[in-house]
Amino acid sequence: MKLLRYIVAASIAANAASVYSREFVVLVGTTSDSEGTPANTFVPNHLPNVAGDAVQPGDIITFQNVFAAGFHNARSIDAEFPFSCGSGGCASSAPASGLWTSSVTVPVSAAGRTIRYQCDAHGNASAGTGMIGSIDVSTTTPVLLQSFEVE
Ligand SMILES: [Cu+2]
Repeated sequence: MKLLRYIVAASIAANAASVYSREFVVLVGTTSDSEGTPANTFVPNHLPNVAGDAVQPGDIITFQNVFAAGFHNARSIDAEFPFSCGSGGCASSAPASGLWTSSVTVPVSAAGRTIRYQCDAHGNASAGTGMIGSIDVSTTTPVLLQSFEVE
């Protein structure tokens, strides 16, 4: 019996949505990852926040208001990735209190862009002041390794 093993490295074309989506959580209204103390900040305020990591089209960004009294939303100011996340989802939510959680999927149109967002109550992303955040969306997706055997 002849057994051949092939390993194929398939690179997804740039700008294609990743097959395997990941979730990145941004805490809204806190000073630390462990839900520290109430503050008008996003944590982390920049994605990706780990060296060598990448946010890709198809990934999910989840905004989570972690203090019920915090009156916030997270609204993009860049047309390549429009969202306005708050208590009513990510379509057009205004700032709101309560322990809301809303998720949005990174679109292909955001590839290679830096997407800026703000809390409309406490930030100005255009000016770079106050309660703001940003997401660097990568242009390329990692190499996928696939193996198969042929007799
Ligand atoms: Cu706010």
